[in-house]
Amino acid sequence: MPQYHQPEIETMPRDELRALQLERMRESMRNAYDNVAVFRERFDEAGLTPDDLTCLEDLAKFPFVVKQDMRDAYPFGMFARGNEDVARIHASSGTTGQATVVGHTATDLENWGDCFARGIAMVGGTADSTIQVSYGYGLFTGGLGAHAGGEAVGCTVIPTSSGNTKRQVQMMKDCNTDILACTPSYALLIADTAREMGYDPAVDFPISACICGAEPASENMRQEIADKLGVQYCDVYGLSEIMGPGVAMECAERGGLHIAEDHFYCEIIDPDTLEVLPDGEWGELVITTLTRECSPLVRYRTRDVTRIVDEPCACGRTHRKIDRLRGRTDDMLIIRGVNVFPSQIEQVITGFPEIAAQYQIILTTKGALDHVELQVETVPEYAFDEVRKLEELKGRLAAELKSNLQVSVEIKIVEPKTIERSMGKAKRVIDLREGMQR
Ligand code: DLL
Repeated sequence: MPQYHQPEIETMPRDELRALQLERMRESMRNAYDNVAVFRERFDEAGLTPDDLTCLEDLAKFPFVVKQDMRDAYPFGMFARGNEDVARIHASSGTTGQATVVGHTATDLENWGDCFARGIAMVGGTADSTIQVSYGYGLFTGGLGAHAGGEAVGCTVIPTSSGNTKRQVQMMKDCNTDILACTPSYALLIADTAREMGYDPAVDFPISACICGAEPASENMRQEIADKLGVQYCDVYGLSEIMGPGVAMECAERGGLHIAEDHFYCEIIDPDTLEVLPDGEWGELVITTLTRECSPLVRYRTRDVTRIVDEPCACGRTHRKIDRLRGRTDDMLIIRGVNVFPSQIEQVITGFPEIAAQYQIILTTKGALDHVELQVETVPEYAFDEVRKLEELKGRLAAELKSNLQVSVEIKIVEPKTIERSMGKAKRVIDLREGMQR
């Protein structure tokens, strides 16, 4: 018997759900138009007002917003509420000044907890469950998002955050963790560490589910996590601009992630023509928030590639699903759960006069974790044979990258003209990680 967190909403008949979506979309658009300059300007330019929305399909007439709009509005330019109503802010990774800041009112935070809580119910979690949150806590939405979900269900929450893996394993065992919430790569590292410590978590630990997201995971990786930990794998999707984890979550039937359709309206567009595609076709996911008070977004282009699965689900939930993500329509990389744009690396390199503009990023998997090698060339006038100087340069560059990207990078400095030149678009990223076809 499937279990729900909010049964009356999760199993709402579709016509009622669509009526609710339209009502909320009108309110949300009005909130955006009245309180956020970017929306007012864009709608005015297009000759539209929120009153032009008479049915859900009318949304296609409205302009898109993109991450750059949020960057341009840094920090609070897209807030629809004043400071007295803002309960918390989160920010996505990015170099200083380029981050996107998102505000949450108390109601926004409550809704977020309920969205994630639905996923906890999907894996059989109840007030009697213990959830260990091994996503990072902080500006990143993983830790506090999963935490709010656990609290909404009434679980015992263990806020371990990420890191200190042996202690994570010990807590899992000693405190009887039922549900682990973390990135898939970290789940694998935890499983492997447990084995190194002499445990077989699938047998020795009571854990029954893993709620994993924030980065792509191949089918093999999911299977490995499910087998090594002996768990139901639940894929959770979300992004900080829209809310955080819990925008869509995977039930036990698999076959896609149920969108929290009472809070978000999803469209799939062709990234070239920008036309809305019919359900079932792969394209870029565009999300309109329906209830967000502080940071409402109308037609936000996520750059994530998926499709809408509009088939009845045996779990009884009526909310449509998105398929597991297939990639992105931009060049954003997700390295150990951290979002990195190659342009950020380029920006750091340009601050080093000894280094040429040519570079290549090689991504591999070492153990369970992503490994990044950055190959750079010295400029021709640089004395390449002075080993000590070269080591010093490497160290400086690695430290600068670490502080800008929050990711450790192994630097390989090569002689001028070593990196293969391309006849067309330079191939900056070679992604050899399993399941990544970029
Ligand atoms: O990663 C929020 C999150 C935290 C989701 C914990 C799930 C679990 P951002 O840092 O803003 O937010 O990164 C958002 O990560 O646009 C996707 O490209 C990617 N992503 C998120 N979830 C998944 C997933 C969080 N389940 C970006 N599968 C998104 C694949 C994912 N990619």
